[in-house]
Amino acid sequence: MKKRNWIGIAVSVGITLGSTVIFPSTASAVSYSCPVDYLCVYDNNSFTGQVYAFHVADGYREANLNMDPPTWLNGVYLNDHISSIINNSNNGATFYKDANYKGAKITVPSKSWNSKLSTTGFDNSISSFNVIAYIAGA
Ligand SMILES: [Ca+2]
Repeated sequence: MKKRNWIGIAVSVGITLGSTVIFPSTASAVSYSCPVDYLCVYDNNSFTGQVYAFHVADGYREANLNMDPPTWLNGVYLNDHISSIINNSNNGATFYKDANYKGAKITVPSKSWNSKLSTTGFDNSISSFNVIAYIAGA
């Protein structure tokens, strides 16, 4: 099923993170490139379905995904929907089950990803996240 790419970036054959390339799980799957310095979250496993990309090069704080923009393209808030994540930034991203950075948390390190949050108990349950900017020499 073809899906829109909200940021208008050409669909790629794989997702490049450093020297590692992730290929779609099926030949027909549409994959999205997650640009350098962005944190990309997906509604479905394996980086499919609705997608939203946050520019996190300078850090980012999202205290309540149920109240604040952004939404997916379909207008639904991201809260309790995120199922896979790509962190293509130089900063670690920490996700929380509750708003205001509370509850159980999971970190997706710089230049890494989680293709199936259900394996870690965080599927459809993330309500806030923050990205702490890396400061060179600090
Ligand atoms: Ca989901």
